[in-house]
Amino acid sequence: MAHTNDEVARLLAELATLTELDEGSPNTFRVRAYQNAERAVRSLDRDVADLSANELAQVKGIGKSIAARIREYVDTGTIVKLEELRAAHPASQVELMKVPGLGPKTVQLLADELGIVDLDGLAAGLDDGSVAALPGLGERTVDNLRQGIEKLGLSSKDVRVPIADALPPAERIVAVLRELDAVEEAAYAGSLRRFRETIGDVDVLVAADDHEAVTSAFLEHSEVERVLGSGDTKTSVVTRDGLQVDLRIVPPESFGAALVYFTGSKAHNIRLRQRAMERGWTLNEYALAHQEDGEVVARTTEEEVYAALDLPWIAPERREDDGEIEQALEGATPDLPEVADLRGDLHDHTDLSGDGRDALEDLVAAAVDRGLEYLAITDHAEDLTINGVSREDMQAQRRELRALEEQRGDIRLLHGAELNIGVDGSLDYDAGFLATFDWLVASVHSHFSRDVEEQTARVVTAIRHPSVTAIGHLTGRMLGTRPGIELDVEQVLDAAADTGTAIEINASLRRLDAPVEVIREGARRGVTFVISTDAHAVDELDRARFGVAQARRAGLDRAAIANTWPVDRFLAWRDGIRDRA
Ligand code: DGT
Ligand code: CA
Ligand code: CA
Ligand code: ZN
Repeated sequence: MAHTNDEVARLLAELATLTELDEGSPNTFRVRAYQNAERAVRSLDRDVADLSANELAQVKGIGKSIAARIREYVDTGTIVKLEELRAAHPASQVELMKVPGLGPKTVQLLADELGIVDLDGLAAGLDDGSVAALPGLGERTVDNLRQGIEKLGLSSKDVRVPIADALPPAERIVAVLRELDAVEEAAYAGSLRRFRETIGDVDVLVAADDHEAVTSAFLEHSEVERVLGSGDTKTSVVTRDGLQVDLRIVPPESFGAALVYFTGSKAHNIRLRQRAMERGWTLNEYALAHQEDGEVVARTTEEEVYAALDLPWIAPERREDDGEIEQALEGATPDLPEVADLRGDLHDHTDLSGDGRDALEDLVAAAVDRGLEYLAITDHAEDLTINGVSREDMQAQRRELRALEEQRGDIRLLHGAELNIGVDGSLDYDAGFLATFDWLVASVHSHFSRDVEEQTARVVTAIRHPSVTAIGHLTGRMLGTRPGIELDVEQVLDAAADTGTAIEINASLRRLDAPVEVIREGARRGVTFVISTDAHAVDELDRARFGVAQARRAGLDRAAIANTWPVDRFLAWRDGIRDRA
């Protein structure tokens, strides 16, 4: 689509919104006419600038008066009607129209009765009761508007989005861009590539020469809801879910330099730039180059850029300037894990758990497909009221599992359970029965708001239980919705180091638990970790990569991750935990 068409489509959308506001109704003939024309222009395969008013009016969806307005824009660079509407309705009021649940009539009412013309005014009016007192409104509407404002808030860069809400749409957008003929390479960068728990906005990088083709494909992506700004090399949009995505188009030969630059963090980049300056070079999104004549030193791959600065390539998850550069210079960079290093998965649910979805044999087959050499089945133990499994059902599952292991012969199966750590540290079943399991994960699933002494005591009690082999999702946090339990982390980690009980790195994007700081502290204290998917369905085995990224962000050495070990070493270590506790 030609550049003018893009611009015209955007102006038509704005005309539709402003007219809606002006007429106090979303469904007038004029509003619909603008909306139809916007769609028509977006799908037009010719440049509107090349068409006369008459030719435009013959395009399906474009009427005579709108055809005239399009010509007006092409000829004069402006549309008088649009300027009038903009003058009559401040941008802040247009912003109000984006609050879910707020239509043009109410926006007018708010302005006329209460003088509310922006979001801050609306928030104040919701709080002091004046909005609720307006005719035709009331408590229900007020509640809806409050929720609407919260949702809207997510579209601003100041509100950080949990990574679980940012990563999937970012990957979908990158996948679509990567398929374009014009695109040589596409990747997300920024805080998302660094694997931060929350994301301000998503930064997408594309290597391409044909900027228009990439920009229009991006703008037409089904997830894009509105455009914040669009130029030759940079376009910013907000998705339907309120996520801001910045697209940057860079020359293919500069992709490495751009990736370094836009991955950040800012602090890490500053350190790199200092090293460039010491060498008489500059470093920006296009290249590492000589300060004097601009001669390029490195730009195509990240490795080349780092190598020129006498550094090994530094993993994106580590780029925070909190010691990674010093480590690299001393040759003390941790040996970070990769997905392919994982030989086992040690926290997996079948449909025997109330919230598990797939059958044992399907889960096992999927684990073998993914190259796993061992797998622990850990359905919920009986104390979890809605999901728990009785002793008899556990025993039946164990027989089924042993038979399956024998029949397949290609994977080692461990029969386990996910126990519930009671408020006093007690566990499900009885000690005798617990001792018959191959692998036991103990997790907090209740009583999240006790004080730090109680929480620490209950977790340490579970760690010291002779049959418990790992602590699942240590803090119980749900990123963006629930904080973790309060723990004296040092006491907990010391107990784990003492007994050998593993601390899980739960790979669910909503959990990423233990947190990065806890993993770092644990590594210093000699704790052993496991990276577990906590899969409740076959496809969730694939989230192992998120657990790996969490471990990498913590700078955890792969040697400290028990499920990277061959099965014999792993089982010998497991026996050791039981002897020590
Ligand atoms: P966010 O979006 O707040 O979660 O965090 P980032 O790190 O994604 O930050 P963002 O989106 O503002 O910028 C993306 C990257 O671009 C950032 O990590 C480093 C780079 N960058 C942006 N502005 C600057 C700058 O002024 N100087 C330098 N050196 N790098 C910058
Ligand atoms: Ca960002
Ligand atoms: Ca950004
Ligand atoms: Zn679980």
